[in-house]
Amino acid sequence: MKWWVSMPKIELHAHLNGSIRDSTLLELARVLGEKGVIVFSDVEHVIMKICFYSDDRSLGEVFKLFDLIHILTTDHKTLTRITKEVVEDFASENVVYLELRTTPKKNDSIGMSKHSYMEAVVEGLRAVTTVDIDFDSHKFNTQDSLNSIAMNDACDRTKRKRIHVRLLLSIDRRETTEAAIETVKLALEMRDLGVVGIDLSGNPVVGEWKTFLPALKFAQKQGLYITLHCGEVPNCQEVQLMLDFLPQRIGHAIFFEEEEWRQLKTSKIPVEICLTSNIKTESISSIDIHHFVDLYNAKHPLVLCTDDAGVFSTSLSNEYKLASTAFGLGKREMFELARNGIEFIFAGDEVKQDLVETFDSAAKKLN
Ligand code: 6MZ
Repeated sequence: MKWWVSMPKIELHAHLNGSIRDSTLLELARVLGEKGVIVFSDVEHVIMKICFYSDDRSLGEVFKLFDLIHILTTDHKTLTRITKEVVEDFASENVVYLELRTTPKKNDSIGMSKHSYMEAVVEGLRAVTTVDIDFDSHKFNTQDSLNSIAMNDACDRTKRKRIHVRLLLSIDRRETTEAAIETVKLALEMRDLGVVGIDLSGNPVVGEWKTFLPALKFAQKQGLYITLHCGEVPNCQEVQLMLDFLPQRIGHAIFFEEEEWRQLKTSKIPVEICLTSNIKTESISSIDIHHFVDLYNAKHPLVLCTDDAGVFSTSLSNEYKLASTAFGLGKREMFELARNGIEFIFAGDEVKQDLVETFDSAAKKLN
């Protein structure tokens, strides 16, 4: 097995509906086509493009794609299924800690509230059987009693993968202040079920910072962790306001001016770097000019992430391989980069300690 697959990794920026398996997306489209909800031939080519040609698409096109994906996935049963699959996929490539983010959605026509949306997601965490999962209490759910396949696997402890999962609730930039506050209240209610923070995401050309600020301030006051999509498009004023807000982490950090780079470096706010996403959305024209290099050389806190592994046909292992090749970093440097991620997770000290042990034990096998 290649080292970028076998080494333990930490994923801190993964959108649930962007991380769906290609095969699942196609299957869902076929079923909805048969039911007459969609015209399969209309969406097939779009999905096939995501699945098999993995070509570049502008950020605007990506958000149109999400609207299509949401039509296919936003029902309780499907949410449970995709959550289970996404966790199992990350665990299978040795992601040992996953912060999975998703936007709670309301759809009266199918009796879905933001709360029931999230219950379906948590149900997906409970349904994970092929790996041992901890998502709320630092106790691993080994699923021993759930089915015979799991029991057979569990007999060989060395083969079982383990993953800690925590949830972030995303506020979509299309939402109103009230809707954003509703999401924060839901996050507070679901703290015992592994919800640790709030993300601000969605199409960066939509919405204004002042709309989300009351909800984000409320979340901050209540002790929820916050990560913001920041500088995904040029918008100096917003980047400034976001950095002044002092979130625990930011995602992307692409369109920064000199003054903002300076402020970021002084603040030491960790950056979630999504290489493939930035290249495929044409936000960055070529990997050799990616800001990873400057931040890495400045020893700024960084973590490599996938963003939307399904939509961008990538995996966290692939992001490590890509960074290693593009920036000339060796196995040990990449291992240290992955290990440094422990510091930036939103879960508590017990989980951090467990991850330190996992990385220490993996370090002994590194040659
Ligand atoms: C900003 C993004 C994103 O929440 O339905 N999302 N927001 N920038 C990006 N970079 C490409 N990728 C994904 O997952 C899909 C949602 O995540 C956000 C968008 O709001 C998208 O609709 P969930 O699980």
